[in-house]
Amino acid sequence: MFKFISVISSILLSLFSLHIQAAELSVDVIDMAGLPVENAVVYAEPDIKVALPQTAAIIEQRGKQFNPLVSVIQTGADVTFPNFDSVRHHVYSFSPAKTFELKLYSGVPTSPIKFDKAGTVVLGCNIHDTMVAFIQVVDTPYFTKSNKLGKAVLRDLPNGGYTLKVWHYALAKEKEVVEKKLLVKESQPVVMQFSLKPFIIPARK
Ligand SMILES: [Cu+2]
Repeated sequence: MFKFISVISSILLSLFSLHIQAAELSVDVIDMAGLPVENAVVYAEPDIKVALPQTAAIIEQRGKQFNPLVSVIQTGADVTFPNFDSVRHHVYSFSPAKTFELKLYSGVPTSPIKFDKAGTVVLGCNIHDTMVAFIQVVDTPYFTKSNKLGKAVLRDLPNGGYTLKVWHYALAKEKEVVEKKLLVKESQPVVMQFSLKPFIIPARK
């Protein structure tokens, strides 16, 4: 009988351990005046590395603009750059995280570009100076962007230690991210505040 009970309890234990505790971080991204910051990249790097598949991303060119303005991808992810304009574009980056160019083309380039190093990649077009976009390449599958209200929600974070990071193209200190160490045990709100520098993005539709 005791043996039977212990078998049952070990089965139950293993069932429970299969169910990993996960939580949600609701992040409010604000500037020094307390105003919401849109298009901030918010990501949580777990202390213990996790391997989750990277998802591919698409950055379109429409009306001589990149869309979206800000992308966040996991290190190793592929990005395609379809051109929906009738004019040709010449997409390039000089950023150390990824230097590349897609020479003057229309339509969809035959192969995507792989971003295999974490960091910030600034995109431009050789033909149209006003075209600009940003890719933040991050070493974690847990990432998102803040909306117009400065809200960003990271879901399904397994419990544990994290470094929560925020990057924005107008961060006062370039090449820096704002970060905070966190122990995730349950869903919780977090406020991330930082100063921005004046930064003019060419007019967008
Ligand atoms: Cu162009």
